[in-house]
Amino acid sequence: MIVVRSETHRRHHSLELDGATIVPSWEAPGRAEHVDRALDEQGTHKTIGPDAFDAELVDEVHDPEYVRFLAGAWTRWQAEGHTAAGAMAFGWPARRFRHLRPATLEAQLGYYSFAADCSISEGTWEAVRDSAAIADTAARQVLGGASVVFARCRPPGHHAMKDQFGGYCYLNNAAIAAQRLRSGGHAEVAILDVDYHHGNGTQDIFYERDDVRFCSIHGDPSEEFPYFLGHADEHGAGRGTGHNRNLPLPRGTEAETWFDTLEQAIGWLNDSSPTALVVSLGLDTFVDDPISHFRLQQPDFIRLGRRLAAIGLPTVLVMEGGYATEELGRNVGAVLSGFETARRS
Ligand code: Q9C
Ligand code: ZN
Repeated sequence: MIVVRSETHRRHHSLELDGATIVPSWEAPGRAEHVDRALDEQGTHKTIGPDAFDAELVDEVHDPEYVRFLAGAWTRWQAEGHTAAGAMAFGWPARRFRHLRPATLEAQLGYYSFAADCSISEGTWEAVRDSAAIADTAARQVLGGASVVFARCRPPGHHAMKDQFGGYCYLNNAAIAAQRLRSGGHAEVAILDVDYHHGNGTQDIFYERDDVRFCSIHGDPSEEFPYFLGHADEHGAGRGTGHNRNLPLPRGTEAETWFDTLEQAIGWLNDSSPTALVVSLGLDTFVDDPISHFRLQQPDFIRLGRRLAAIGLPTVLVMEGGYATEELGRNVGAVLSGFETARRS
């Protein structure tokens, strides 16, 4: 399989709140390092680096002002004399506040985010930019005729909204891949999100569009992050009505129920006629994931890869979450080898 990756992610060391304590994020460089090592050991992949970041493409799925904010935040933070190792918001436009863009960096951090679980630090923007370029490059490879490509993105992207970061995500890599497939001639693109958490950002970006349909299987938002989006009655709006589908499941869901739900998701995506598929591939459905609560085991990831291949569409696999760092490489490798054996036969 073609794998797109780069080393720039190492410059991004995010911080998050654990209660009132600031701690290193679960979303750490070791994740990608374990994946890269496992895929190198499999030895069946062709690794390439990303093409240049395409700002015009990214502006089609994100607010251009937001992208500019991300790109400049760290420099502004330092210029304002802050000494903390990362910029993070501490106030948001919650109920009955006004959604007017404020002037200062401190205030804009709240305006452009929805959670205090990821910081903007030295190197964050460079890693975010490369991660987006990795997803774009993977989509371009598919447009060039590859049947499947793995985008080894870090940081992940599916929580990133049009104009808000959070959930360890800054730019929405899956949305960027889908947008590239659209502009490359695919009239309708399907996005299947199998990360443990709801892909609120991807939903937000395509909610009023009928050319990209989105389906997510995830922990019920009444008990899981991102808490305020991801319910079963969110169907899309305007032209996009009927093109969004959420399949929330309770904590403790076992593989059998999860795969039944995957069948529902695939069936629904196929109700229309997409010609390309983007998978938001989170591996935090793993039984030993430290922050998630589904119960998939390693053989289930082989099965997942086989099932995704059987959908039969040109596919971009975009890496999202997965925090059992030691096992992450093995689990990603399982999805990729399951996919490849199915598609060869
Ligand atoms: N105590 C992704 O998987 N923090 N993001 C949860 C639980 C946010 C996960 C805190 C988790 C975000 C891409
Ligand atoms: Zn997740």
